[in-house]
Amino acid sequence: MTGLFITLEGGEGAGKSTQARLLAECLRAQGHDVDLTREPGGTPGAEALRELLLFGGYGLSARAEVMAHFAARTDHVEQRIAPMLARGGVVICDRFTDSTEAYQGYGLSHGDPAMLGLIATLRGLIPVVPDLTFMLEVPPAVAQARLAGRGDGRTDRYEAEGAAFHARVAGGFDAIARRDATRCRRIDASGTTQDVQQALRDIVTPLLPHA
Ligand code: T5A
Repeated sequence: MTGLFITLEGGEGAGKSTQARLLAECLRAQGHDVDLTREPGGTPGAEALRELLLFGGYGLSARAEVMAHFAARTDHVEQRIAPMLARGGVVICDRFTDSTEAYQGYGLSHGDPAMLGLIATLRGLIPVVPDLTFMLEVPPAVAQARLAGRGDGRTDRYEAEGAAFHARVAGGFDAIARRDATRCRRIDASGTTQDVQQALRDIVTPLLPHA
């Protein structure tokens, strides 16, 4: 893989989608070949799985839910992310494998070692690893205020979980950032959109392929 693979992670309302879009616009304006995508989703099949996972209400078993996230991811990687990286492009992905570890591993399964082991095994089957992961961090009250102001009216099953769940998810991201400290860059995302974006650009710029 010759391209650059960037992921953005963090809890809901941290500003990932906003920052991913602004970063993609900036890099495209500089002449880079950029694919902006998201998970779960990013291909027709993975978007269908997204709908099932976020809004289906089927009550999948915990292991089935993890595997469904990885089924979506496998399709996304094989059909979209890996080909783009092989062409030397920049892929910016709103959530990736770390979200499965944080949400399913720590949030839903309370850090159960068997579940974290399953996630690690499935992660090992994914042939790409992000070169850089931004962990966007905001206090829960800030995230709540941003989500309330978003006003799109559609709450997915993870967003609907309570404060204790989201605290476990935040703890999961913290554990991942400590473990993978070279790949993961923690960003205080409570500032203005522009300030956060500048922090991202300062880190990305030295890593960019020649435009
Ligand atoms: N999930 C995902 C799993 O459980 N397992 C997995 O493996 C994967 C991949 C995805 C859900 O699926 C779960 C995690 C999620 O619960 P989603 O809709 O993609 O669902 O959810 P999020 O990625 O969390 O998207 P959100 O929209 O909820 O949060 P973002 O992207 O962090 O925030 P953003 O950019 O949309 O901003 C939210 C609002 O805040 C404003 C924006 O304008 C917007 O209104 N805002 C700011 N306001 C002030 N200052 C700033 N700096 C601001 N930045 C943004």
